[in-house]
Amino acid sequence: MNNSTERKSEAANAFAIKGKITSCESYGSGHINHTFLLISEEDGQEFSYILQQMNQDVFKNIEGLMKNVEGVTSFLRRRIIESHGDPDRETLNLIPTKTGQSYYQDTQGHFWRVYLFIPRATCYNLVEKPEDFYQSGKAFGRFQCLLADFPANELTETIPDFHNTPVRFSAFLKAVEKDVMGRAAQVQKEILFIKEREKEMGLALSLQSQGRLPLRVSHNDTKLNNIMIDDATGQALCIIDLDTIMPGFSIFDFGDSIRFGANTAEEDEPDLSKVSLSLPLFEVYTKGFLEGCQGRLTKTEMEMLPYGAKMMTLECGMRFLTDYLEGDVYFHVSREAHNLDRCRTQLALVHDMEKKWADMEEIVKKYMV
Ligand code: ADP
Ligand code: GN1
Ligand code: MG
Repeated sequence: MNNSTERKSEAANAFAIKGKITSCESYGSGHINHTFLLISEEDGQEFSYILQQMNQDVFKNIEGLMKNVEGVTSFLRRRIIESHGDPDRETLNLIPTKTGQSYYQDTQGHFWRVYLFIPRATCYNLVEKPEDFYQSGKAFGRFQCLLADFPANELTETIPDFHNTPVRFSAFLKAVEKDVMGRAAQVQKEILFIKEREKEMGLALSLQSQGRLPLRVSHNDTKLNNIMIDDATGQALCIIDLDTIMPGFSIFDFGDSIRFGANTAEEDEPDLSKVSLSLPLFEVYTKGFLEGCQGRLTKTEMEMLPYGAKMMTLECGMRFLTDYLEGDVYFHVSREAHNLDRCRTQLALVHDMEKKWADMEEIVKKYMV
């Protein structure tokens, strides 16, 4: 057994899972945590779990993060039971360790957790049916609505300044200046594209400081593959990846979904001619999201939805480029220049949104209530 297999097995055995472990393989396409599908067996019956090694470089306060996850999942579980839903499939469920903790620290100091595996449901990297995207908009809108009653002061800020675009811009400028990998010369076009949009980056924060944009409990990572769609009903079933739940802006939760799901190409598509903003997808998501929010958004929040989409896309492109310049230390990569490809799709999408701005605003107006 190599070191990582040993660590995985030590971690898996620390949790109160049923039966004997029969396999534990890498799973999913997240960029941050290490995720494994854990299968066990007892009396001929098979049980499935998700085992995750949490990313300690990204999340510095694992205890606070797990308190958020425990708080939010138990809150959601109560709500789902009250409305006669299925609490094992409609929210994440943590499996405790054998000593009753919500996470485990292995002998080398790494942190692990286990969730019940949600069967018969899929996380998509690309919208296959517009109806799925409508469903996901509705679910993220509803999720925001539901968490409106959650005591926000109990939440730990798992990553401070997570969607503070001006702070992300400063980090980007620093990476350009240091250029530790000697990669800046080949990405001058991208650097310029980002710099040209600096003025737009502080708008959400300045509206907030004028009391015009409310801070809400938000998910902060609302991309399509963080929502599970029920294979049988086609409805959004469960919102996952709760690591970044903290106070934030509704327009950014909306925007991150558009960035990922209304793109006609995958996030890391090398052929930029395939990248564009699908207006029909933008429209179905807007409709679903606003329905899900049930009239809770203010007029300014609704008017700012296109801006939220553009800013999340620009910020994400900037973060991918920062990571490329710093030597791919944050996002998991699986090929040469992977982060650069990702950056380029995001910037191409920003460019296309700028061309379609009037249409985006028109669509939002149509669904404003
Ligand atoms: P990351 O932060 O790295 O994106 P996620 O928590 O989103 O990690 O998990 C990565 C992938 O693992 C998801 O996209 C999904 O495919 C799968 N996954 C996570 N939790 C579950 C679960 N409870 N049941 C089924 N699949 C899951
Ligand atoms: C990361 O964890 P994952 O893969 O769902 C990142 C998001 C980015 C996204 C880009 C904690 O999301 O902020 O938008 O990659 N999560 C964190 O795909 O940094
Ligand atoms: Mg994820």
